[in-house]
Amino acid sequence: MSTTKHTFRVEGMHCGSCALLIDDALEDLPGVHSTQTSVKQGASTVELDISETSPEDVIGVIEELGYRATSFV
Ligand SMILES: [Cu+2]
Repeated sequence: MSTTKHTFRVEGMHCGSCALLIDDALEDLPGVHSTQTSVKQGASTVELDISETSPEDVIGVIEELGYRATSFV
């Protein structure tokens, strides 16, 4: 079982609560080991096991919360 880091551009965040909301939701996903979302950078870095959760799944969760997400890779 190995994890890789993926960075996503996130648009629509305006305060720290937005980042917390995203981190909380992503941490509930299987295979997600850590998340770091920054309002300033407009980005979210997620360490995950892609055999359990794919980058597309992460984007889906962020967009369900009402933000716009795109993968950097
Ligand atoms: Cu906010």
